[in-house]
Amino acid sequence: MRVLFIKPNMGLDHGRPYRDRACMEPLTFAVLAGFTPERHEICLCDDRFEPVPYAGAWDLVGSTVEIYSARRAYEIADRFRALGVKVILGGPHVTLIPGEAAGHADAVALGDIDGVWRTILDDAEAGRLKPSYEGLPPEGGEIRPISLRRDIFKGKTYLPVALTQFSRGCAYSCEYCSTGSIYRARFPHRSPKEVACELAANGRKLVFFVDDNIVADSDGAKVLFRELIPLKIRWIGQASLKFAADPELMDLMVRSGCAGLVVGFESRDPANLAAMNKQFNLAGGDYDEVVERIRDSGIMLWAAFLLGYDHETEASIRETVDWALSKKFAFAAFNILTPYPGTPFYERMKAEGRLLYDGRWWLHDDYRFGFAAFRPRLISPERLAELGFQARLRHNSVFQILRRATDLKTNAKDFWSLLTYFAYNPLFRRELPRKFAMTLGYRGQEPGSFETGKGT
Ligand code: B12
Ligand code: SF4
Repeated sequence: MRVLFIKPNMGLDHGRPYRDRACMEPLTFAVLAGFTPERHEICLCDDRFEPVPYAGAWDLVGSTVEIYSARRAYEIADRFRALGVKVILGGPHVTLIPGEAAGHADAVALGDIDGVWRTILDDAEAGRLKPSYEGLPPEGGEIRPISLRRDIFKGKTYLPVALTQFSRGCAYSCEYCSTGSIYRARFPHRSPKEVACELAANGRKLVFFVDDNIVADSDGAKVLFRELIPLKIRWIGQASLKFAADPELMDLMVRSGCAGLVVGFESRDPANLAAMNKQFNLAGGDYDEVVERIRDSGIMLWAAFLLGYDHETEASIRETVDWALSKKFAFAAFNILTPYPGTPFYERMKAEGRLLYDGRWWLHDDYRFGFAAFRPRLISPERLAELGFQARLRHNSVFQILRRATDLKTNAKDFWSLLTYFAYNPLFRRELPRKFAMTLGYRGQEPGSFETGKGT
């Protein structure tokens, strides 16, 4: 069969397809390609920077769907189906609300598909595709062996960082996060040796672990970090603050080449953290103390904040930004709290009648990226969106970028760190106004398409 994988774009920036200047390889398809028998020809189309080859002779089109790209994914799926091509949709948004995607696909794939993908291909080949397939991550222990096929990225321009994954899911269940609902509170991981062998063979010296929380199983993470030490790579990843309360874990992280971490501080208000079910953030000490400990280790931080919880006010948002600036984080994200369907937060907002845009904001014509999709308690939705945008602008002003660069413990601790800092901060600064208020989906404004698809 000829199988086309699609990574859909999010939408339009001032009426033209949004072009992310910092696209990363869609790891999802390297995983699925690895489970694809050789007799099938596979091709990847990254809709974020290339036209969709509608005219190719495809037997099956498989698209991944997350909430911001759902509208675009459905547009592409509808068009292929109108041409008589079978379409399968998978990914986090499909797993969370399969009924919606089912209206745009011949089949939906829910959960972890590693163990089911071959069956899906066999069924599609035999013309007996079922409406739904589901895979569950193992309850404990190890994820089945994965052999990534990065050749599907050949000829495409991605950031020079190798994406990989050690674990899936998370040990926590923060109210707003979809991870708990996707992985049903399971957090298995791959064999640390398998991951180390993959990275050694790959040869890239900069690696991004896409794990939701690489220290979800700290014992497993310690084994992984020991395996990574001889590889002499630099890696970045996402971790809960738990790591900073465990000196052995932190030491192994540093020795294994951890250069930077995305960490969800979310809020400085204990009442907000309690509402999020994220009090564990304070287990290792107060934020000032913990940030100092991390700075002493040299790890650069991408601090993530969530604006809009029930105790949030204009003043508390200003204080959050002041505090973030005082810590000279390498990067910071000031995200607007967003109700993702399938999460306890979405259900609470629905029960309290606080959802905006008829509850399905990701498909609503008036919704824009960065807007608040629910009614916050102490602030208006419009003001929350505005303050979130201003927070990002302030943190990324030229003056603040230069000022933050002077942290000798982290951002300026060596040439590589400073280079990374100055490579990405201006890039994110430029992206801010382009991304904010972007419309989701292309809404009939399809750019030109290829005549034929190119197999890999
Ligand atoms: C890495 C990552 C990113 C990277 C993207 C890297 C890239 N390649 O472009 C970065 C940091 C840039 C990013 C950005 C954002 N992300 Co992100 N990201 C992730 C993360 C952590 C891992 C994704 C991944 O690679 N997983 C590894 C692969 C192997 O797993 P997988 O994609 O789930 O695929 C498996 C199955 O789902 C299934 N499958 C998936 N697709 C398909 C398709 C078919 C046809 C089939 C058969 C099967 C199938 O098969 C795979 C193997 O089992 C996920 C969290 C998560 N746990 O998924 C969030 C996640 C996808 N991101 C999310 C969000 C919200 C965002 C942002 C909007 C954040 C923001 N506010 O700006 C942005 C913008 C996204 C965009 N459209 O551009 C949300 C989506 C929520 C939702 N309900 O849809 C997630 C789920 C995080 C979360 N917990 O809420 N992200
Ligand atoms: S710690 Fe992070 S990944 Fe885990 S449930 Fe909370 S927000 Fe989600």
